[in-house]
Amino acid sequence: MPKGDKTRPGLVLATRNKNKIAEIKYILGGLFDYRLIGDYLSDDVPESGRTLYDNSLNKALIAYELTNQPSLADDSGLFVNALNGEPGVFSARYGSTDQKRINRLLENLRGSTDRKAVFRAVFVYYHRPNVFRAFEGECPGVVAYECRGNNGFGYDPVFIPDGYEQTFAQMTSDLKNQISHRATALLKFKEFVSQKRSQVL
Ligand code: ITT
Repeated sequence: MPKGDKTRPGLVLATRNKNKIAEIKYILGGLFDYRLIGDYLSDDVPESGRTLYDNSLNKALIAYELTNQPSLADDSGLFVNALNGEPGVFSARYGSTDQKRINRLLENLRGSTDRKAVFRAVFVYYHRPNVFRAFEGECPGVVAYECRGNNGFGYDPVFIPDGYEQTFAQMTSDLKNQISHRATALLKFKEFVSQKRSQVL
């Protein structure tokens, strides 16, 4: 078992986004003794990949090589139908603040009645030299016409998941963390870890 506390294996979260860290810990609960990449590395990992998978693998690999401990990375984004999948893999770079990113999105969708969008997350778990596995999750929905709600982060105030009337930002964190792209992907990760515990931790 890798370095952890007495009862739980260690897991390095290869993200610097505080909101993602909170959601990942909430969804995975007490399964792991968590460490953060920010405690080992002060710089941002550049995101130059063309896909969520490329970026997530790169972040997980860097964390694994730096810490020599099992590492989990998340690359995610909002893919909007009427914008040919934008902002997608560029979601974090669509503007310099959450509000500017949202404003740009709403501006680009002005006049469009096709509001369909999907949140996607790709997690990569890197746990031995050259041994890793990816877990994907999606949450389909629509982009609202204006911001609603104060919870969550990023594009949450303008994303309404299918089957609901509230935006992610109007939901409790408990509900968002049951239905989100991150929740779906991490459920697969949890299953993988519990089935192959002796080989992958
Ligand atoms: P790390 O690379 O350190 O993990 P980051 O914020 O740069 O942090 P990404 O490159 O994966 O992460 O960018 C994902 C962006 O997509 C994120 O900054 C948000 O703008 C958006 N996003 C992802 N998941 C989201 C969610 O659950 N709710 C709202 N916005 C989300």
